[in-house]
Amino acid sequence: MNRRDFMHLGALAGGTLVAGRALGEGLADAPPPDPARVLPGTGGQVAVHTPNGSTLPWRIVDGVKVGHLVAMPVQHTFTAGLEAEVWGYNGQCHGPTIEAVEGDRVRLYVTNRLPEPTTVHWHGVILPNGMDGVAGLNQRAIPPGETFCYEFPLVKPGTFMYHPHADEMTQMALGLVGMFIIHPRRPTGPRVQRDFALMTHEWKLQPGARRPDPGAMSDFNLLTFNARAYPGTEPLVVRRGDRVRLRFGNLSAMDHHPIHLHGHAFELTATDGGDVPRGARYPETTVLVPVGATRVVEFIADMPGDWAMHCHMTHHVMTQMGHDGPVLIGADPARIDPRVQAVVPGYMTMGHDGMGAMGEMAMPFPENSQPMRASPGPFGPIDMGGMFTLLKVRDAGTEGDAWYRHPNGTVAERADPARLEADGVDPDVAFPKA
Ligand SMILES: [Cu+2]
Repeated sequence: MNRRDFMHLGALAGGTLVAGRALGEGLADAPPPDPARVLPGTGGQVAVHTPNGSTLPWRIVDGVKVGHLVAMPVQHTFTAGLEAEVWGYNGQCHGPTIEAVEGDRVRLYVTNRLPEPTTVHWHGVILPNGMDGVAGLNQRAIPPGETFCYEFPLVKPGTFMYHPHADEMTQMALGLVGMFIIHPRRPTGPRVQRDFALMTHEWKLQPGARRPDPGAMSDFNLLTFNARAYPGTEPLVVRRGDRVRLRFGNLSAMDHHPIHLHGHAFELTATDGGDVPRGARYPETTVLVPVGATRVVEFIADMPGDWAMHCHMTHHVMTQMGHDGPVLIGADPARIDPRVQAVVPGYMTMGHDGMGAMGEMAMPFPENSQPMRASPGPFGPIDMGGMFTLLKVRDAGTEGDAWYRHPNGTVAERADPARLEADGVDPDVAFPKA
């Protein structure tokens, strides 16, 4: 019996071989990735794609990868109609994804175009102490207008991040964060066909305001993947059968984000501490991404469709919702509204039937705001925003479709009366209307 057979038996015995979709060892058979996606010098690994973002370009000088980050104010769009003055790197928010290979030597210049001193800390990267970027502890802070040089070898692969370690609360709250991905020189796990980086973040941006409030501690009202709120998030379009890697980072101020993927189960394969040993991986459909951590999951995208992927904290899929209003569910507007209108002309009670429909109403919103605004879906309004995006698993040739085309008879619809009767289901008998 060879090692593979042994692992296969072990998986069966452990009950981890889920019907029809093998998690773990069997995935070594996944097809080779599209050559156009392969990152040279990585043994055939695909390049990381950062939805709504970019990858830091390198210049090779005497064998060293030289990169340049400029910390600067940025005009940023979270989603159409919602803009803000934030801080970012190289004209974008968040900063570009840094992508390199184990064994590389990198020289990273950091120019400070902020109004206050900054540094860059390379979160999780193993490096000499003087390159760690904590202002006052490891280096003097970079004054406005100056350029500092960080240089170190990349001795350990993994999924890491970068962010300032100077006035941390303000600078990270305003968007100065990014992903730092180091591919292993020799990949060990099953190969993936697609590899995505998604930084979660939280902001407080009052409707009508243009500057996020870095002093917010609990009342965040704008939640993002790669600094975009749905429907401004770029969907993850993958081919059916692809093994997909998702690398999540979290440099939010206060909140952990339980990211839930529909239609699939995945395995946690790595954190910013390193790879999870094969035998310690377990299946999940939600991965908690704590503040100051990365989480990497992998799965086979074997279920065609448009699948939601979102933070499961329900307040994190609302955009600019007020969180301090009274409970109005069940209230009778016919009695309340005339009395309030006497002092507040035009008043209208909202939310008495629940809040889902509020996004469809033509309410007068302040300029530059998206309070609870729904976006069009193929079957009606989608009332989630914020930290929400789509995984579009498509067969070849349908990647460009705006929405998944469901096979006939596979969409939930109004029940057929004959079918109801045949099945013995009568709502009026089960729970008569009051
Ligand atoms: Cu969340």
